[in-house]
Amino acid sequence: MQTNMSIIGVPMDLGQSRRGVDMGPSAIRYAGVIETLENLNYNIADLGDVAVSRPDSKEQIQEGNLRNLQQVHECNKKLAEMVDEEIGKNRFPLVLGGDHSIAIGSLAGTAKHYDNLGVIWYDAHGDLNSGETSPSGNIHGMPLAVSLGIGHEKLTNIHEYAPKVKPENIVIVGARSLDPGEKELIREKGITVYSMHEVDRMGMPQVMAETIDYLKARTDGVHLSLDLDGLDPEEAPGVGTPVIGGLSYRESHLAMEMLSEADILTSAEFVEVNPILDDKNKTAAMAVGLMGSLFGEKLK
Ligand code: B3U
Ligand code: MN
Ligand code: MN
Repeated sequence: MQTNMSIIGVPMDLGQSRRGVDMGPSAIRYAGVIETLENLNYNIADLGDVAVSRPDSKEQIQEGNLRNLQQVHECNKKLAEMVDEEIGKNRFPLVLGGDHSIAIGSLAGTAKHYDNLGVIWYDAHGDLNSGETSPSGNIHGMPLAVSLGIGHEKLTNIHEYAPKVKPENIVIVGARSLDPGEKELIREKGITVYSMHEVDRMGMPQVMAETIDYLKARTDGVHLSLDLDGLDPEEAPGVGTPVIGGLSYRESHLAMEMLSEADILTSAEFVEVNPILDDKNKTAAMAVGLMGSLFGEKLK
């Protein structure tokens, strides 16, 4: 793992319809992300927050069942440029969300540096919808499909190339809420999914061991996209779309520790922390705790 790391906040809440997730980057900074990583001897550059423009009308769904398409497009374009530049400078990009629509920009800036970027999508959801299949019109339910080149051209073509990732290089962990169109796409593309069923059956150690072995053998870089709603909402309540029956904090820590040990990650993002729905910044603190494990904190 590189020791030079750049933190980029993306105070984006326009990829969904609940307010508050735009405060995620502040909440994560307040919970001590910089101090935690500096104590682990990383050389941190906090690049501040990407500018997010306001919509004309919050509730307006624009063309093609895509809420706030123009604003989400603009913000991800800027994010992609920043991430691209940091990787170009040999710095590890750590992106703080914001809703999960920002993965469009993170992956757009990252994937061009690799022939075969792997993606670990740690999430209760598949985020594999398009305007045609989405029940909500919320772009935060679409970024993984967009990265496969599926969806509106204003999203799929950010940073002027598509697709960003190959379906066989994706592993989804923690899924428990998939829409019919998403299930179809998973089947059609053969995407690897460790849903809660597999986590319960096999246990997190085996799920992560298989994930790591699989990606190590076929990719030349791995991006972790961690949606805090992958965790159980009883433990991590500060998220916009909680789904019961999720991953525990302990399981998630173990997953991060195994990733740290395997040393395969080349970029990461932590998204969907919503301080307004949180209990005393607990979910942001969990995000920072998980980052500590991911970036090498040892108990002994
Ligand atoms: N699959 C639903 C719900 C959802 C997706 N991502 C989140 N919620 N966070 C949708 O709207 O696409
Ligand atoms: Mn998500
Ligand atoms: Mn989710």
